[in-house]
Amino acid sequence: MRRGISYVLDSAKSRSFACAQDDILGTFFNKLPVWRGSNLIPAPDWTTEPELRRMEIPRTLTGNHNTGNAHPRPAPPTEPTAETLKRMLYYLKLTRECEHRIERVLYRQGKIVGGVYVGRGQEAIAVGATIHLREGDVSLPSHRDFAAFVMRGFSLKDIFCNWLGRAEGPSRGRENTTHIGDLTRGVIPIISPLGDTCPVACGVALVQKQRGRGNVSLVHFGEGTTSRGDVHEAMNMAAVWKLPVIFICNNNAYAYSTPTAAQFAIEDLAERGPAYGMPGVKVDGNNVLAVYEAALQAVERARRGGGPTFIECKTFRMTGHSAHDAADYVPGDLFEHWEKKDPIARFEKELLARSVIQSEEIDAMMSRIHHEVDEAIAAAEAAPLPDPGTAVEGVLCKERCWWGHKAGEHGRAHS
Ligand SMILES: Cc1ncc(C[n+]2csc(CCOP(=O)(O)OP(=O)(O)O)c2C)c(N)n1
Ligand SMILES: [Mg+2]
Repeated sequence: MRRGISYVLDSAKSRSFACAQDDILGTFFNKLPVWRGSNLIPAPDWTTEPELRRMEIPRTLTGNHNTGNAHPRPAPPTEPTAETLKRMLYYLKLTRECEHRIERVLYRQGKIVGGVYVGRGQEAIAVGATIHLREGDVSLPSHRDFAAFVMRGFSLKDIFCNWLGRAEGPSRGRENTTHIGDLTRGVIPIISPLGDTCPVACGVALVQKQRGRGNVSLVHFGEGTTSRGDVHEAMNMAAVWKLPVIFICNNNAYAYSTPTAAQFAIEDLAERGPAYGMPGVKVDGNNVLAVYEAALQAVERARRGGGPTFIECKTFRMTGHSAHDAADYVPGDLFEHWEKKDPIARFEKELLARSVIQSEEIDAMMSRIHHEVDEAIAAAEAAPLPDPGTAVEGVLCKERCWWGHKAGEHGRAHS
């Protein structure tokens, strides 16, 4: 279970920050609803209630917990149950199938236009991390974290309606990629300028800390994004205020066409965690069990009041930056090398070897997935396109802006 995880550095210094509990962000986010939606899309048999209850963290562990050590040793590995293992396989396969249809079918048929970003080869990261979230937690996915959306309750129809620009999609046809969110489901949409989600994750986590319910925020981003100042400011702030944030960096070797060597001069980005005063964890991002374990440790630490963790998931982008990019700048043998480490094939093999699942059950799971995806695409294609007359709706506020001014006051239009 622990294979593939190494704790890079562990600062033993205790800290006593008399940090002001600034309420400004709390006020800003006090409208953040507590998420009450279903954790799962219409549930397969292996998503049982007792399993969800098992993942609840007892209330006694919540709140501030001063160990006198900024980085307490990680707890012993916790084995996921067979049900959890099967759920993870289901979400991995569902992600692969949905992204295949988006990138290699609907886009090529000309039904999806614009940028198409997928996480082919990186599916284990969102699955292994999001599986630990519960009611009141918040996910801030990147453009390669499809599973985070479905695991937090977006239906496949929601997602395909969005990709196909339909009026019934979450963005009502205003955009057609993965910039979707829903506070009632605990999902903050991707912010297009890379890195900007990290300070937002800190703001959300500050509210979660003030509420004292042991909730966490989980923010995803790529290794190229770590070159942005916002990420560093957020990591520093999270460590100083001991915020319950988990920074999950997918190091997939490229930021568009820029390889890591042209991006930073260190081998492991995980080293940056201790530099800011939080654990830095390096993990095999193509091993869902390793991601599961690292994320579990980080989430539980954050729930106990232990503060943030930075997790670097080493992986590889098994496609171009987006569907229009042939990735001819990537040496071909790299694809061959990483194909052998495919996270889904590896996990499936492992579960079969452990007799957690039989091949007939996997076949049934795949049939179900094909059926669900076919149905969702058919429903999305049948859904109406937005009425062009509504294009400016939601751009200008009609009555009152969130900070209380009436529309048109100060001569400004507010979105
Ligand atoms: C500040 C900023 N610069 C550039 C872009 C355009 N852009 C979008 S994704 C991307 C690559 C990001 O690379 P990385 O952070 O490694 O994530 P990956 O796509 O590899 O998952 C770029 C350059 C952007 N959205 N924001
Ligand atoms: Mg990258």
